[in-house]
Amino acid sequence: MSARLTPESLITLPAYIARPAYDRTRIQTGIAHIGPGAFHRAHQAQLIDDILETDPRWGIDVIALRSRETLDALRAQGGLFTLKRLQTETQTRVIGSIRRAFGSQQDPEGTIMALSGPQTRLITLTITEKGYCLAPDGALDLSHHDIIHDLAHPAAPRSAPGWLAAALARRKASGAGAPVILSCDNLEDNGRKLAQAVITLARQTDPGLAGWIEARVLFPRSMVDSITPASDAAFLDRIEAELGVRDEAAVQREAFTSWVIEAADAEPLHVLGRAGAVLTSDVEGHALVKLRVLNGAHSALAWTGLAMGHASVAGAMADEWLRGETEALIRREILPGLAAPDGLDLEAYASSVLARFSNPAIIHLLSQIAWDSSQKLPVRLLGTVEANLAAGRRVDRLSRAVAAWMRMIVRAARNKTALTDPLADQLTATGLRCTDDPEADTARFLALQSVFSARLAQHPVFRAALSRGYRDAIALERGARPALELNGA
Ligand code: CS2
Repeated sequence: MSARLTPESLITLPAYIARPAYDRTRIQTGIAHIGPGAFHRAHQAQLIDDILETDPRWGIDVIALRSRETLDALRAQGGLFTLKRLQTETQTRVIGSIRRAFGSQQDPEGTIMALSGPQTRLITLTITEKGYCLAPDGALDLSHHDIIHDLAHPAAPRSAPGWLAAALARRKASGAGAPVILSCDNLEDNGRKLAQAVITLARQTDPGLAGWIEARVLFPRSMVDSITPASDAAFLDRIEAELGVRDEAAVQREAFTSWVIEAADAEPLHVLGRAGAVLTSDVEGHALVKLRVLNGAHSALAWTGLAMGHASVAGAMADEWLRGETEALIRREILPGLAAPDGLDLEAYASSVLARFSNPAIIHLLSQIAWDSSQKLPVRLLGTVEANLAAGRRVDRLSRAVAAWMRMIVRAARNKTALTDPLADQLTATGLRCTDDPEADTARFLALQSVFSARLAQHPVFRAALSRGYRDAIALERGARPALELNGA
């Protein structure tokens, strides 16, 4: 294996490769980030790298709550990693905005210092939907195993809400002041849900801290967007061949990026705004459009494409029938229930999403998008189903997508393929009981109360559309291209 990417080996890289254009030794920490996964490195860390060229106060300390792999890679590389932008014209850039990396379980003191130091004025999170430990109604799940632990050990937490509560307690005691805390995950109303989770947790053990957080800490909503496929071994090998050194933390993404943040008078937000983030009062409008159009269609494409034997997003979009169905899902069943934020042209946005999905330069695996689907399904599609049912709009294609998710579970259970999902055991057990009878099988899944609300599970129009969709999904598995039977709406 080649030498590693390090501050010392930067000088050996091919001249065309962009690299930090500032003195990294002068950078101070201004941001603590929880969840240094591919999306953070490909998106926020790159935007902060731009900021550091003119303002050295905003270096990032990253904190991993679980996996050590990224942590160890970043530490071995002095925080450096490669970002490969994949579009018709590609770009290779080494990012230097990450200063230090902490494992919360391995180095709790380093973690709490990074979160509670007075120089840390912004805390951001990309921990995926499941990281917030929320119940289906969006409130903190006090029965969640990590929350139960954190209630018993508030000074030695495991969960993201637990670490935030512990850090805020230390900041309150030390006079370090209140940071801005920014959720950057695909969660509707993410800032409010995170705030309520942290305040609810704090209130269980320290009502005074809960009141301080409520009064002093800003949790703006935000919406982030950039398609970022996971880095696999083949990608890391390609980066090594290009750089001439090994980078175990390299990431790839499309050219498109967007960061929309709820406007507030706080320095960290002004700094992000100057670097290209959009500050607006209507984040929710932008977030809902992105969550329901892009993410909803992404998940529908993943579940349906996997049933048909496709492996990647671009490959699924090259299937004329599936591309047409995906476009019809967006334009006929998702767009009609959405309001256009800040004058956004929704039809044009839909066209841009379909074009981004078809980017041949990106290998975005459907199986990756299918991870944690039990957490994604409610926020990406079921909200649209409920809104359409209430308004008397169609739910046929939405229901077929939900049914395709069910069939994915059934296939995995029968094939003994492991599911990447917090509800894996429960889902597998449900899948094993299925018999391919549409009404009986869909009823089994509708009984999953952590995924489907009772109201939705009992809705006759949805149940009927779901059964027809389940029948269609089985036909798709067998190579057919069923014509959609529209419900009466
Ligand atoms: C994808 C998202 O993996 C998934 O669930 O739908 O990661 C998607 O690529 C991003 O939200 C795009 O901004």
